[in-house]
Amino acid sequence: MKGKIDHIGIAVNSIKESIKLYSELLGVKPSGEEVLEERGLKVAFLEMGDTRIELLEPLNENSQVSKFLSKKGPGFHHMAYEVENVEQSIEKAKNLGFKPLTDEGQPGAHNTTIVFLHPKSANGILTELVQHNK
Ligand code: CMX
Repeated sequence: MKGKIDHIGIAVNSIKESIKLYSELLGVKPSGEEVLEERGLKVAFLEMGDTRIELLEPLNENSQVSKFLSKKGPGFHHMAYEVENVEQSIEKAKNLGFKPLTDEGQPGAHNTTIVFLHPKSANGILTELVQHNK
């Protein structure tokens, strides 16, 4: 679907601690945790109406999220939008002057192909484009 927000990423020190806001206060249970070893990350998704929240906890100090947490502390990390074809979106983004962080789509959580656009090129927000693979 065009223009759909796929998820909102929030950096946290501990998924176990931060998930209380959703599970205990709001009554929303996580729909699954996934460890992404190659990115040094543990993630948990929460279904909030049509939008999902992704909690990001670093597994080690080399993770990009570790650097983010040490500079800014826990908080809003990225916006992710669904696209139909990530490779086409990368070309289009480059032509429009955005800065994709990779030249090709990368494997994302839950059978997706993703690319990030540098926040300095995208309204100050780290922007993820997500293609759901069939
Ligand atoms: N949102 C907004 N701005 C951000 C940001 C973010 N998430 N992360 C960094 N920045 C800003 C910094 O504030 C800094 O701005 P100033 O120069 O004005 O201080 C600038 O970008 C550079 O920041 P940095 O800490 O020096 O970080 P790097 O340049 O080393 O890396 C980035 C920044 C975006 C290229 C890197 O974080 C990256 O590659 N991110 C994409 C991958 C990622 O974050 N993966 C983790 C979780 C996502 C997932 O896999 O689901």
